Parts: sequence; C-alpha cells; structure tokens
Amino acid sequence: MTDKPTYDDWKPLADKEVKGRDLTWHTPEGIAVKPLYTSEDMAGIDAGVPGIAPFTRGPYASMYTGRPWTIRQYAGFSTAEESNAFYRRNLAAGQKGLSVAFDLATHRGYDSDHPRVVGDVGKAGVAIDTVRDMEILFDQIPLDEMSVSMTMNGAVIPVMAFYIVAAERQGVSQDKLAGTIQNDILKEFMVRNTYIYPPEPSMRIVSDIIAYTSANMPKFNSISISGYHMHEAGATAVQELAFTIADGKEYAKRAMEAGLDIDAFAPRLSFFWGIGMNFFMEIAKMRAGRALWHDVMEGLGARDPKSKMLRTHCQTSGVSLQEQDPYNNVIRTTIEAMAAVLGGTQSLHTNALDEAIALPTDFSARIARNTQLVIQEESGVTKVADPLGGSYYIESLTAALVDEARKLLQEVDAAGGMTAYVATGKPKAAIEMAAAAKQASVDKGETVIVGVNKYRLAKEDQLDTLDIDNHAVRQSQIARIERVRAGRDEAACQAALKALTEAAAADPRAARAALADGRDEKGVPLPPSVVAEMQAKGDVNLLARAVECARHDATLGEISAAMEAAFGRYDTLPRPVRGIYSSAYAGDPRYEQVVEGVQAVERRLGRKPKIMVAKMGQDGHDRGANVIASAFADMGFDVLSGPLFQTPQETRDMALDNGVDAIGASSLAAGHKTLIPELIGLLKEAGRPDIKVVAGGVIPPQDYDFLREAGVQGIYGPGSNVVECAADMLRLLGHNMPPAGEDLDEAAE
Ligand code: MLC
Ligand code: 5AD
Repeated sequence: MTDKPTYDDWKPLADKEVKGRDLTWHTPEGIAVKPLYTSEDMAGIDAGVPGIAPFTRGPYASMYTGRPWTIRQYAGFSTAEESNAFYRRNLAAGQKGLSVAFDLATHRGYDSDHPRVVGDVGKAGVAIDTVRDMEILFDQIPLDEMSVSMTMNGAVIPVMAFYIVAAERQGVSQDKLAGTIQNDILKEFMVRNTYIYPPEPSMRIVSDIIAYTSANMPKFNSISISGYHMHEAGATAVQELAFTIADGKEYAKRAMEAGLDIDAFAPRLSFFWGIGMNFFMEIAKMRAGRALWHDVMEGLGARDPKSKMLRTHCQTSGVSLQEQDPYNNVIRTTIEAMAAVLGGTQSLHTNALDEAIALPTDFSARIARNTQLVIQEESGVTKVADPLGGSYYIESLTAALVDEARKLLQEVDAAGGMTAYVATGKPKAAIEMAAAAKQASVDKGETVIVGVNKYRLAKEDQLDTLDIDNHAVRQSQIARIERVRAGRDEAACQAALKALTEAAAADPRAARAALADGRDEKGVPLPPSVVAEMQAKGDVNLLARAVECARHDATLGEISAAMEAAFGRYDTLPRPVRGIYSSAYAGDPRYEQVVEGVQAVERRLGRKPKIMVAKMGQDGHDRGANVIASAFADMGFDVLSGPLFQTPQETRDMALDNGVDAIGASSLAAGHKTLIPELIGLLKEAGRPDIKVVAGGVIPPQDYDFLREAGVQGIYGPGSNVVECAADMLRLLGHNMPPAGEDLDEAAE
C-alpha cells in the first residue's frame, strides 16, 4: 500500500494557513466538530444500505428514486369553506398530501361560541366545531384517495371522530382512510402546551387511539411523535432526538400495557422533525433518529422490520425565519428543505416567507410549495438513494449524535420513562436553557442572522399579509353550531355523550380484563359484580364512544366536556430558568448599563421594578415569554410569569393583585388585536392606566399603529434584542436610559 495522506499530514498545513488558530467548532449539542474529516473517522462505522435494518440510510430501499417524498403543506385558517378552497387550489398546483391546521379554540376543546376563545376563532388555523365543518373542509376531496395529516393533540378524540364520520358521510369507510393524527401529548406538556386533561388520562387517550386505529384503520398513522416543537422551543439536536425517541418508547410501552401486540401497531407509529439552519447537523439527526428507533423497538421485542423503521415528516424551522428582510426566508427555507431531503424525509412542509409576520397568503404559499417542486423536479437529488451515505463528516456526526442521545435516553430510562421524566420538569427546563443560551448568542452577535443582527436594512419594505376577521368567523361558526343543534336528535346525542363520560370514568384495565377472561393483569379473578358492570358497559375505548357522539352531531366542545367531567382540566404555572443571560453577558458593558439602570429604578421605588409576562388567549407558544422572563429576572427585574391561557380579565386581576409596574403581553397566534386592547381597557376601568403595556411576538407591522392607538407602549417583533427591550422598559419606567453605545448619563437618576 502507498502511504495515503492522513489527518496528521493535513494538520500542520492547516495550522500554518490559519497561524495556529483553533478551528474546532463546539456545537450547542456539546459536539466538537473538527475542521476536517477523513477515512480515519469511519473506523467502526458502516451505515449499511437504505431499506434494511437499522435503516440509518433511509426506511425504503429505493427511497426517492422510486417515489419522491410527499409535498404536504400545513394549512388552515378562517372557516372550513375558506380552508377547503385553499386546499383545492394548492392540490391543483402540485401539492400532494393535506395537512390541517386547526385554530386554538379547537385545539383546546372549546366550541367557537365559548367566551374564553373570542380572540382565537379561525386565527391560527381553521375553526372546527361539528362534523358538518369537517364535511365542508373536505368537500370534493376524496378521502379514500388523499392522505390527510391532522395536527391535533388536546382535542384529538373529537377531531378523529369527526374525521371518521365525515368520511362515512362521503361514502368512505374508515378502513380506507390514509393519513396521520399527531396525537403526541407528551411533548405538549413539555413545549407546545395545547393539552386539555392531566397527563395520565391524556396518555390513556393516546393508547385508546392507537388501539382503535390498529383495529379499524390499518392505513392510518396513529401518532406523529414530534421533535419539531422541541426544536422550535430551542432544543439542541441531541435533546430533540433523545426526548422524541423516549416519547415514542413511552407510547409503545403504554400500548403494550394496554394489551396490544407491538407488531400490530408499531408499523403505524410515525415521527416528525424540525429542520433548522445547521445543515449537516440536521441531516445527521435524521439518520441518527432512525438508528436509535430501530434499537429501541428491537429492545421492546418488535419482530416485524416495519416496526423498527422510522418514517418521518419534516417541517422547516419557523423560528429560524425573520420579520426583517423577509425574502431571505426563502433562502433559509430552501437550505432547510435540502437538509430534510438529504436526511431522507417521507413528507415535508416548507414554511412561507411571511412566517414571522402572519399566516401564508396565496403568494407566499406558492413560493413555499415551489421550493419543494424545484428541488424535486429540477435538482436531480432524487436520483440516488441517500446520496450523502459514506460522507466522512456525515457518518461521524451521525455516530456522535447517536452516542450523545443514548446518554440522555439512559437518563430518561433511569427516571422511569418519559411520563415520569416530564413530570420532573427537567426536559422542559433543559430546552429552555438551550433556548435562552441561543437567544443570548444571537443578541450578542455571536450567532449571525443576516438582515437582523448583521447587514440590517435601514428601511424595510412592507409585505402584504393575510388578515382574518375573527369576529366574522366566530359569528358564522356560532350560526352553524345553532343549525346543527337544531337539526339533531337531542336525546340520542345526550345519551351518546353520557356514555362517553362513563367510558372516561371507567378503569380501562378492569374493562379489558372483564371483556377478556375476567382476570386482572396478575391473573387474579375480578369480583363478579365488577365483571358484570364492565360487561354491561362494553368497550370503553374513548374514540369508539366519541364516534357515536359525532354520528349524533355532538359538538367538539360537548365531546371534550364529556371527558373533562371525568378527567378534569390541567393547568400549570411557567417556571422560567435563571442565570443564562447573566452568565452569557458577564462583563458586557451594555448589559451592565441596563443592570445598573434596573438598580437605579429599584432605589427610586424602594423595591424592584415588577413586570408581568402575560400569555392571553389559547396561544401556548411560550418560548418567547420564557426567554423574556428569564432574561429580565437576570437583569434584576421582579418578574411575574402569568399562567397560559388567561383571559384579559384574569391577566388584569393578577397584575393588580401583585402590584406590577408593567405587563408584557406575548402573542404568537394572532389574537393581539382583540386581547391586548381589551386588557388596556380593563386596566383603565380599574383606575390603573399607569400600568404600562407592551407587546411582543408575531405581530404584523400593519397592526403596529392600531396597537399604539389602543395604548400599547412598545412592540417587539421577532429579531428584537432582549437587552434593548429591557432598556426600553427602563425608559417607560421613567429612567433616563441612554441609547446603546453611549455612556450612562451621570445625572440620570
Ligand atoms: C413510499 N412508498 C413507497 C416508496 N416510498 N413505495 C415504494 N417505493 C418507495 N420508494 C409508499 C409507502 O410505503 C406508503 O404506502 C406510501 O408510499 C406513502 O409513503 P409514506 O412514506 O408513508 O408517505 P406519507 O403517506 O406522506 O406519510 C408520511 C408519514 C406520515 C409516515 C411521515 O405520518 C405523514 O404524512 N406525516 C405528516 C405529519 C404532518 O404533516 N404534520 C404536520 C405537523 S405541523 P403504505 O401503503 O405503506 O402506507 C405542526 C405545527 C404545529 O405540528 O401546529 O405545531
Ligand atoms: N397555516 C400554515 N402554516 C402554519 N403554521 C402554523 N399554523 C399554520 C397555519 N394555519 C406553521 C408555521 C409555524 C409552525 C408551527 O407551523 O410555520 O411556525
């Protein structure tokens, strides 16, 4: 053999070029990425081939050479009629699968006429109250031909029931339905926050759906185990991988405990990753995920290769997109889409360029869809299965991610599985720490975002964005609910709802045992009275009972309430992390200036300035609110974090009870024009117009004047620098805070 040059031959040459500078990149995952990878890094690594265990290189043998991934754009807004028309336009223009976005009222189990959801109806997705709405949503879309994904977790039982019954009314039996229900509640408790019931009954709902679909809907994916939302909340790739795989393992174990054979349901478990800007890391993450899942399922005793094969949807990252210079978002989304494709996704959503401002328009949706069509039909990347297989860097990074994620998976196992681990609050806190660290790095300019913290435009052009009149949508939904109620057999509907409450109250283990052999899981015979009672009740599967309710036109709110009567509703208080900002900014002069400003205000008031971070409406996106709470507390403010889902009245009362000086309302689901003015009105009514109100989140610039006229004293969109937000807050509180880069005025206080 001739002596091939190695890393050691290369290193002195590189050192000379960069004068000895250390080129190692320490990623947020804690992985040390070297400036060069060689065949030496492949020792012990053989990724195999696509379609064969452990599937690192892809679940299908032919991958895109046989069939490209499904272009599946997530969408929904306003009424079922408007969303249906939007879907049909998109399908005609090249989209291949559907993906329904529901509004937040629907997510949280409220009908459109409920007083808590006035600001949310039709805003972040489509409003669905009854089977009638679902029928309209899929009008002229044959459900035996179209695969449909529905992103629903909290109100998953009524939504699945409506879908099944809407198909029935189309003449399509449920065994023909192909699609996916998200049905991933564990991550809701960690990051997405559209839960309704406490964790235990919520887990029962998940396994009831798995049981129902594996018996009745063989083509339907019973769950979409989602890392996406962790990614968006700021998780590192290792956290996203480990917590998502651990969630999957927990669901599989629960379904097995409920008596199902693993190979009867595992082939229909599916996954969902978020794909951000760290190109190679994201590709490696998808490959590592497949290897990890294979091992987990083998560990649980799966025999069918399909049970061990991770199939996934991907969505490009929403938080990576910016309000400033928004056409840059097309470029970002293209890079992320390429990563998803090179990582071997089965289905993909590409975000629209106006992501950071509003829901997509027809124009921005077209560019987003065409991003995929161009990759699929023009770039040639579909011609070879897993074209990056064997890349020294990719294979080595994949192996590193597998190793790191395994360590975290062991920690979850040691805690007793993911339900128990989520209850410790550790995964949520770990993700929030990563998010705060990332925000600090952006604010300090260490992480560059073009057009935001570097190369910022002096003047931004305005984009045309979609605005939804939620009052009009709400009125039309209320009218339809009334028509449906007037036309139904009320007694039959109420009886079906009562049967659902009974099923929810029943112990599913006892019911299963009674229906099987009259013995509990330890083989001990059940008392005859219990057996008789359970046999009389019959199958207590919640989805089976809800389908009956839907056939009798019960509303989504009624079905949710029927289960709430047995399960209760779940509330949590945010617990923002501390200390990340202060350590990231140690010694930073501007940060110190702000901290001193807070101390000056404290001296003047005789106490710390107190701010409340409020989340009103059904919007559960709390990454921004938590980052603000965490950073402001580090800077010396007394921070009160309001619970999720408050009404403006509840926020006002809490603010008054706690004597706050200012309220920061965080809004990412388009409720701002309704909820924030209402809050300001209520403060005035209470004689406290002096309490300052500022707003942050996804707020279109077109709405700034409206909000300012309503009395909002500061508006902070995506890309705002958190330290400067605090500086602004000090000004609002009467402190003479100099602009960034100028010295503190000695006479300020
Ligand atoms: C695929 N097939 C092939 C093949 N590739 N056959 C031969 N050769 C090949 N190369 C077959 C498959 O076996 C399957 O058939 C069929 O083609 C479809 O392929 P698929 O891989 O199953 O694709 P798809 O139907 O698109 O399903 C992808 C999925 C699914 C498994 C990941 O779960 C899915 O669509 N998920 C989407 C989730 C989603 O959109 N979520 C939005 C979240 S938004 P068969 O017969 O085997 O089925 C969100 C935001 C928020 O959550 O609000 O927070
Ligand atoms: N229509 C289109 N995209 C949506 N998203 C959320 N709601 C909708 C909707 N109604 C996308 C955004 C967001 C992510 C969670 O999903 O990209 O960041």
